[in-house]
Amino acid sequence: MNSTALFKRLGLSSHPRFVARPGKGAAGVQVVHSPIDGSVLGGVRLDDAKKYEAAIRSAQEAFEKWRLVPAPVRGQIVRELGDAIRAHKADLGMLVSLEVGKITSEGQGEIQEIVDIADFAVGLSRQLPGQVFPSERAHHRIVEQWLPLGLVGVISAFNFPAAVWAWNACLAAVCGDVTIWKPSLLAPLTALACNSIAEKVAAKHGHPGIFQLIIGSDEQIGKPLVADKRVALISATGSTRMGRAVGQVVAQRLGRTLLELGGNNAVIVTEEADLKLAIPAIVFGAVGTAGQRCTTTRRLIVHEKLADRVCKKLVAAFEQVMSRIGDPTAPGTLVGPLINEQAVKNYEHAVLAAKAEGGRVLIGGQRVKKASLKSQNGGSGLYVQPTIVRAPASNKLPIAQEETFAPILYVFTFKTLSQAIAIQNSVDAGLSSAIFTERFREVEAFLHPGGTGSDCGIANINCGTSGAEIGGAFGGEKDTGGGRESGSDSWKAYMRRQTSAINFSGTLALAQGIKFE
Ligand code: UN1
Repeated sequence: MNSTALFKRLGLSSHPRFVARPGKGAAGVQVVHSPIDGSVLGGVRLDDAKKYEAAIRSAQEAFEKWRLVPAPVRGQIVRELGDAIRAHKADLGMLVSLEVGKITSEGQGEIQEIVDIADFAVGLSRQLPGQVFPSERAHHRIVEQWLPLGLVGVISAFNFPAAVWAWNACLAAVCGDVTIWKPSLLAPLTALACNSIAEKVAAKHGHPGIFQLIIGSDEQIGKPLVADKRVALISATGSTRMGRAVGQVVAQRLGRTLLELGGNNAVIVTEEADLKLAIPAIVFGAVGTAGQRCTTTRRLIVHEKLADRVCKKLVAAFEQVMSRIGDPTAPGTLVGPLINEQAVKNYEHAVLAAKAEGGRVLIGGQRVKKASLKSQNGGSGLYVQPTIVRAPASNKLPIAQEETFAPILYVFTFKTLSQAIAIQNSVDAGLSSAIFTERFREVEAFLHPGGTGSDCGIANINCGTSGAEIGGAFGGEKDTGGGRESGSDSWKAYMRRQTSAINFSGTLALAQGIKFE
């Protein structure tokens, strides 16, 4: 892959923050290595406290103008942003693949999510609906409207280095807000490329500064951003540990948070499941993005009568995947590398722990040697085998309570659906879940209106735990943080609500029948 030509087309090469050939240990520069082969893709100049302050001031200035632009006109700028991203889809997708190791179609899919959320936001720009309520007082009316919130800090993770920013930035923009994006230091090039496209569109329309990007460490940039009273909302995606720290600091200053944190997602397969649907969904859920989505299927909860059959089918499917691990940009690859050495260590640790706890490794469990890779272009050593671990008969496997960002699927068994749901809900996180069944009553038990079914923010029927569309609200409960991003009414997090009682009676009447004469 000729990254020089790619970077040129994306405008990275001429960007003042980009360093084409960063020297070893260059101060103030983040060197970006591709997880594919460990090669240096380039460097990005890091921001310091002074740059941070300048970004906030520029954001505040931009907000004063932007908030006064009618929402449908704001929408037109987001429409152009979506068009510009569309035009660069292939290149941006490739950049995602190079920087974080996604296979080509998943890299492209990530950029498609930007296009989709931009479309959604454009439509939304003609809505942002408030409500009207009847007043108890004659010739009065109660109305509510939604107003811009201000500065929105977006902290994103390496695994969705573009889409999650766009979920936030496109909604924030139509809501009249200014986005300040702090991307993961593992994926600053994707951030630089995407933000430059957005910023260019905004500047063309006389609104420079509504898409801010600040790149730096948690210490230098993350902490000041989270603690900054001038930033009305902090929308953070990442680990539960990070979210807990962010949540506490923002709560202290009574700011708003939107947290989208870890997942420990399960698929339940009942006796009534159609395995033709279940097996491929589980394989994609567990192995897609090399197990590094927050929606990755980490646990399978299968009826005991079906368990052996399902495991056999899954092992057969995983066997096919084994010969397609390698360079994610090569055609036919299904599994790319993990993001870094620490991720591989976490994988190895989880496999060892599972074994020590009585789990049986049905397939996988090893780092992939270079000679076994599908394509020889993969010298980073960050490739691991997708793994299935069957829990012991006791169904006890403590390591499965943890979210390990790697392709490991733990298999549990159940007798009754209520047992299955209890296992599904027994983890700290509550992001995504799914059930495979053709039986109506099992579906309804899983989605019970009393909340006794899945305790997750996402509860799918006959489709897997990952790959949510942007139209629904995305996020989860418990240790997942409770935030909702993307579709539905998630936009409300980016606006402030104002309720007005309007008196057109010509006399003053008090509510609750109070007389004060
Ligand atoms: C994430 O992993 O942080 O539902 C987001 C999915 C994607 C988004 C995942 N649309 O798998």
